[in-house]
Amino acid sequence: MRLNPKAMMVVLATAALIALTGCGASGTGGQATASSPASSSAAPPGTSQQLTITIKDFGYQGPASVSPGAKITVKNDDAQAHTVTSDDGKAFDAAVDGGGGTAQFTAPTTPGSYSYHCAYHSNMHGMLVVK
Ligand SMILES: [Cu+2]
Repeated sequence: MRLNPKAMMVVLATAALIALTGCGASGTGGQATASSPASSSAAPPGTSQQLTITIKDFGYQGPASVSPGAKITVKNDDAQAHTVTSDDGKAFDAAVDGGGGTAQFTAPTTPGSYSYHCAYHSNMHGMLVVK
């Protein structure tokens, strides 16, 4: 058997090409796998808080204070519909159906004391402290 050095080169080059192609394909896959877990799942403390204002017997029961921008759930245990409406009319406004209805709103991002009321019942008042 006689192997021409040129033929050997061709064989080697072909093998190298196949190796490169295979390597490139797996490399791309590896990159995609490496980049997807890069998105951090760590949530800011304010958004991970479980905060609920419960409305019962025409009164508000809520956390003493919340973080700026916190997501707040309103739960209405009364039969009547209520709202959680900031007195300034701008900071937040959430309407919640009666009979166990729920609604969500986002707390103001500016720390402070925000008084609120029910748009339907003028005797209902509450206070949201953001700090
Ligand atoms: Cu009400």
